[in-house]
Parts: sequence; structure tokens; C-alpha cells
Amino acid sequence: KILIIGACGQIGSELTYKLRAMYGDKNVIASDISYSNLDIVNSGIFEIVDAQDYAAVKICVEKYRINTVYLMAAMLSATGEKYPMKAWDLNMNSLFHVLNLAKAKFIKKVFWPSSIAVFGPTTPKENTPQFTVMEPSTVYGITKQVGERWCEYYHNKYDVDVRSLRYPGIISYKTLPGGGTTDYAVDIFHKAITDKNYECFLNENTELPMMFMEDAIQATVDIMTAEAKSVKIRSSYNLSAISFTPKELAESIRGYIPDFKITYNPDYRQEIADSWPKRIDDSFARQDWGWQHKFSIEDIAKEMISQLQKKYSSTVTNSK
Ligand code: VAH
Repeated sequence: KILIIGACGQIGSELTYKLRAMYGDKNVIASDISYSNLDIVNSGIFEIVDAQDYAAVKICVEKYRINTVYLMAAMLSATGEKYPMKAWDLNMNSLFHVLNLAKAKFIKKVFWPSSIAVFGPTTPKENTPQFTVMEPSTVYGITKQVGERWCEYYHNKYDVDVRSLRYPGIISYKTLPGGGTTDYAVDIFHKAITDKNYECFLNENTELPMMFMEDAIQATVDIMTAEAKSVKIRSSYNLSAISFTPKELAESIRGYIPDFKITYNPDYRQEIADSWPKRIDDSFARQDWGWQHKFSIEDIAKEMISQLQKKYSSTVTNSK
């Protein structure tokens, strides 16, 4: 049985749908700290679990005889800068609880997401290597860097089968993301449809690694279903698909909404974005367990706009 912690979140919710489809609703337990995504809550088995409460996690693991945990609960980069100690506590306590349950053999397999946020201003920004200088300058990035160290330590010392991916910015339409710096790449599509214009909180040339949600979910399934011996890196794998700037994304949107206008008003998130790489080298993921992305920026723009136009037109008709 599979437990998803943070199942109401941007990635957690889509991982829940995918894993339920793969393994059957009865074998996937979705959990979160609140009922913040009613579609997830009402579409399968759901439990309220505080990821920082070891006993609560352990009780859920034993109640459903869980053997695999996807730990998707975290405080992201932008919010983490507002509440540093809350970000540290949530991101680290939850990881230790899951790693210790695995060390004690209550669970067999763990997925834990890292991020390009592990890289900092001194990291090479072009084709950032798998092994390189990492001096993250955000609390979120610090939790991801130290989390990677602990994952590798628990694997080497206690034979814990924990697997991890350094996600880039992820673009999706099913849920609104919460508190990230790359969220502009989701917000822009909503505003393009509702207002035909968007004020971007990053400047036009801020190039960042990005990925469509379907690619991110596929990569997660691929690494978790790979033979243990092919998952050679147990800190976290660089994972990449495409990179683009707000200017380039706006161009792609104008291919579908010709009069779409974008303005730029960088805020505190500009400094966070400037500390991250522009492009990532994910050759280890491609060679070790066959990673291959599918969605280009054109595919993403097409899919996001068609899905969100459906979503907004249905809400408009409903509200009539
Ligand atoms: C964030 N979406 O912006 C997350 C992610 C690489 C970005 O970690 O914080």
C-alpha cells in the first residue's frame, strides 16, 4: 500500500491521481494536514495526518500496512523566506519521521522531492552538473541540501531505499501552486485567459529550468519503479526538461492569445530566482534509469491554455 503525505498540494494531488490509476484506489492512501483539496479528499481514501507528528504518521502506516511513502509536504522557497523556522521544522521533521520509519523497517521505500533550489549563487548556471558546488541561499534550498545528505546517509548506513529528484519549476493546471518562485509560470496562464495581461514578479530575462507536471509525475514513477541497483545516486538526481524566460513564455502564449500583454515588476522572488541555475544537466538520470522528458514549451502552452479555457468557461456557465 502507498501513502502520499501532502496529497492536497500541487505535485501531491497529481501524484495521487496517477498512483490510484496505476495501483487501484484501495491501495493508495492520500493524506494532508487539512481538507484543502476536496477532489482529492472525496475521490479515494483520505486521512488527516500532520507530517510533523511521528505518532500520527506511524499510526497511519500501521493502520493501512503501508510499504511505500511519497513525502510531498513542504514549505516552498518564497513562503520559506517569510517563515524560515517553520520551513526548517516542516521540511526536516517530516523527512526524519519517514526516514526513521524506514530505518525501523515499518516501510520499505521512500520518495522525497528535492529541487533545483539546492543550487545557489556560486553554482555554475549553465548545464549545472549532478555533482557541483551547492551553497543554497534560501531556507527552502538549505532544507533540500541537508535533506539530500540525510537521504544518502540513511541509504548508506541503514540500507533505506529512499529515492529523490531535484524537480525544476513545475507547470500544471489542476491546482494552484503554493508559495513557489517558479509559480509565475502557472499564474501567467490563468491571467492570460481571465485578463489577457499579466504583471510578472520576475524580470523578462530570468531563465529557469521548467517542466510540465506530466513529465514530473512520469519521472517520479520511473525512478520509483526502477530496479534498486539502477538508482545509483541516493542524494537526489538532477532532473530537467526545458528552460525558458518569462519573455519566451509570453511569446508562446501569444501564439494562442495574440493580444496577451505582459509587464514586469520584480519583487523579493527575483533574488531567489537569480540564485538558481538557468539550465540543468540531467544526464545521470537519463543514463541510470532512462529518464526522457516529453513536453516542449509549445506543448505546455497549448495544453495549459486549452485546459484552463475549459475550466474557466465551465465556471462562467455555472455562475450564470
Ligand atoms: C519553488 N516550485 O519555486 C518550487 C520549486 C524549483 C522551484 O522548488 O520553490
